[in-house]
Amino acid sequence: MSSLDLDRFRLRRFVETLEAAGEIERHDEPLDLADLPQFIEHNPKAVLLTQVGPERQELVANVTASRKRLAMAFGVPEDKLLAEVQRRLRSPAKVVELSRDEAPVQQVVLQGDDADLTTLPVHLQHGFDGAPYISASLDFIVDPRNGQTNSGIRRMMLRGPKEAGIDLVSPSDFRAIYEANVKDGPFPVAFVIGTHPIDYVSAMMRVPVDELKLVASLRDAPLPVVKCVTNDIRVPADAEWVLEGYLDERGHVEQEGPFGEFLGYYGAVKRNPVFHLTAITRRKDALFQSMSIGGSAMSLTDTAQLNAIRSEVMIWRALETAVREPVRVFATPASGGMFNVRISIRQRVPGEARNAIAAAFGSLGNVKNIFVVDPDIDIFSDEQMDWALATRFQADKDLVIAEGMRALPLDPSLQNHARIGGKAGFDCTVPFGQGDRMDFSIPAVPVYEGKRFESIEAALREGPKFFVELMAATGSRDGREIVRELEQFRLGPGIGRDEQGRWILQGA
Ligand SMILES: Cc1cc2nc3c(=O)[nH]c(=O)nc-3n(C[C@H](O)[C@H](O)[C@H](O)COP(=O)(O)O)c2cc1C
Ligand SMILES: [Mn+2]
Repeated sequence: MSSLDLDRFRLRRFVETLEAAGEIERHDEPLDLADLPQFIEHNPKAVLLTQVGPERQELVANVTASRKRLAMAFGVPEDKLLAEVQRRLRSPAKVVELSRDEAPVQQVVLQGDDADLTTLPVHLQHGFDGAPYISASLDFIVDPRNGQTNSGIRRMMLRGPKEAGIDLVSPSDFRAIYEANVKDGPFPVAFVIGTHPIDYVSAMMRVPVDELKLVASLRDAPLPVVKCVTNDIRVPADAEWVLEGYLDERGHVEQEGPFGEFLGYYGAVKRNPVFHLTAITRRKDALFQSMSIGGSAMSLTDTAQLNAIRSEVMIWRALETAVREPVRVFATPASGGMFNVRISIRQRVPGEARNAIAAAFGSLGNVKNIFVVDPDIDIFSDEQMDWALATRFQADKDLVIAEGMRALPLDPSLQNHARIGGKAGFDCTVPFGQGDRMDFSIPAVPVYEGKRFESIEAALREGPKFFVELMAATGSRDGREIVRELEQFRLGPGIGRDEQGRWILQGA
């Protein structure tokens, strides 16, 4: 028996952590599947439902639907999340294979008639969805060319006890691997449902490595895996549920959709491959998971938050080679965690803001509008970003437009699902080298520090002074007496102002 802690990365453990942190809305009353969306959609909290459907199953939703909860999964504060993910991407990867009786996810094995997709707690998520969808389905496949495991998150539309439609979007590794092998017969796949948020973050990464190793790196711990019961795919052994099966060789043939999509709108019916179930395995007390996808409050969805990390990792990589000092990057969750991207850089030479824009344009097809600011702007603040756009941006000089770039055909602002579209870059940095200008200086509350003098006159004789310095010079806690005294100077020896507005004693 291995010495691995098979509960450490268990979804249920993480949910307990969330509950202790007040991040869970819990309902212990029995609920019909039809009740679920009202509790889940647009809920800023994760939702734990302990008695779902006639089978009274346990389901958790929205686990990864906030940056705070994702940061908790990585054990860091929100503003350190990206740096922590980057660090872990470089940490060593160890995968440990367990035997079937050691693997918690195979405590229960269901095959034949017992393996039935319609016994799972899967609810209709949006009004016009084609059928109930499994949404937190994390797929694992093996690329026959190199034996490496690939993973991603792919929704599953229930079509019956043994069949589900699955949507393989391009560009994706799964689609490319499936299409290269579809003629050779059934293509094995395993879907994990319910596992630690880190595993889902890992599935979103677009890096050409064995993705089981990627899970291990991002967990920063050895990954226990087990071989499936009905195929040779290895899956995290500490997950909650696994659906084993294959995609058939007919390819993109069956109608799948509509579905409330990750841009916040419906995606239409498409022709897609069909998944056939061969086994269900699970923990004894397995916790099912569901993810929120679309709607008008994208920042409250799992999709947007998971997309954001992926976007930020990819954009950061591009920025590192394009500019000397990138400071922060943030893909706004309201834009699906990809369309609108904010970048702060410390400009070392003129033009770097535009280099940053060009690099971000090319980093990901899904990146559309880029806003570049100086490091004094907090890119996580809508207020600060709005202010920077209002006061540091001139549309005739600072707007960069690129035409005919690769686009996401799902973007409804494109005409006729075009595959190319426009991108915009907003250079909201202060013109290079002009940050010291008075009209770019930011007012702040007075700070009364500086040299003390015997009198206002002594202070002014030493040199020009701002009003705040005159108050500090005399230890004034009021200021109005200085106004009176300055008037006496004006009527007497004379007083003036320099260009910055400092007071100057005539003849001093
Ligand atoms: C909740 C959620 C659902 C997703 N559903 C799909 C889907 O149905 N089809 C798809 O192609 N990509 C979907 N994605 C995006 C892919 O999982 C993601 O692009 C992944 O990195 C692809 O991995 P791959 O290129 O290794 O195949 C989804 C992402 C999330 C967060
Ligand atoms: Mn991949």
